[in-house]
Amino acid sequence: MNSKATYNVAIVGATGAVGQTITKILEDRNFPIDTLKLLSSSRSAGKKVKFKDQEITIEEATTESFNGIDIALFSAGGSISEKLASSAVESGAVVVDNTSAFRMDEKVPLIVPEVNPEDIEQHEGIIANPNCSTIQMVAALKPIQEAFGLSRVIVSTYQAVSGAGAEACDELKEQSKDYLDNKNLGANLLPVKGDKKHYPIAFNALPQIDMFDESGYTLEELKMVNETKKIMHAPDLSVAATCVRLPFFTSHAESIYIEVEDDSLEVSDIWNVLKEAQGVILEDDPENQIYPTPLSAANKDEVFVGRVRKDLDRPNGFHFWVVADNLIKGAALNTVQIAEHIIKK
Ligand code: 3JN
Repeated sequence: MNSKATYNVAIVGATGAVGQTITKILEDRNFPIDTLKLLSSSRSAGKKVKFKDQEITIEEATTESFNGIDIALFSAGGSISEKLASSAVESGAVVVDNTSAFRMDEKVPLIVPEVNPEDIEQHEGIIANPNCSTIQMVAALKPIQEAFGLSRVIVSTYQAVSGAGAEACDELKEQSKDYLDNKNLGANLLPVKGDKKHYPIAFNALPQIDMFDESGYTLEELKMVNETKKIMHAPDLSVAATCVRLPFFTSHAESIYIEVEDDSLEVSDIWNVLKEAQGVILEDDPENQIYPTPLSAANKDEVFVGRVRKDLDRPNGFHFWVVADNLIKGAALNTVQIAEHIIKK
């Protein structure tokens, strides 16, 4: 993209939680914007949104929306990206897509700016933003891989309901009230994705995020596996994931087990690498009960790491705990950081 003083930016999915967060982050980080176009479904068109000192009217996203747009940030679901991203590219925009629609496409770089910024240059119009659970994991894994080599990753996630959307957050609030009022949560079962029934989330833990495929893994788990290998340029890295939804609103937490290619490492070696890692904050002092939690990471930009410890049996095995705000670093901030890299080139 030709360098300019200011850029015409469009947000597709501007009324969703991620779209709103992108708008706020563009303002907070003073992204050099000439005009900002806010696009959504016809349902929200006509609503007004504040941006800096302006009131912007939301418009319906169509194939004609992208004339004159330099950068289009998509966060309206995979089917909208599939329908409209090519029109944006044909109009001359660079698309940063926050859905899984193009993530595994060989022609589409999948970017975490702290991890593989150099891949951005390969883009042919579309750049993909990874899944939230992947972003925070690779931010912590990459510096360890670079310093010591990495052969295996086993992760279990503890994911906030905001990852499942605003409706899921409302459902958690209602179910929590009902539960405390001794009402039967079974009555609250809502249909999700197709006609499948799901379990109450309040006071529960659900080992299913997205649908299962025939392997017995869920699509969220397979995203973590495949996206991690692509971002880290490590097709042979062994990765396995179990993704679990828990009843809190913000931040995803992950318990990660790794095996490094060096038998002689100590916890302090991993600490030293993480202390220097871009976008990562080490909060690890067990004696003083210091470690990150979903609440402490909420509304923050960084990925927080704690509880680094050696496996009790394997000399090259380590366990640690990674937490980040799923709507910020896991989605909106990473998208804006990619856009910042595009205009730097
Ligand atoms: O459930 C979460 O915490 C994260 C959900 C992500 C998600 C939800 C629906 C569709 C995605 C994603 O970003 O991978 C998608 C998708 O784009 O496939």
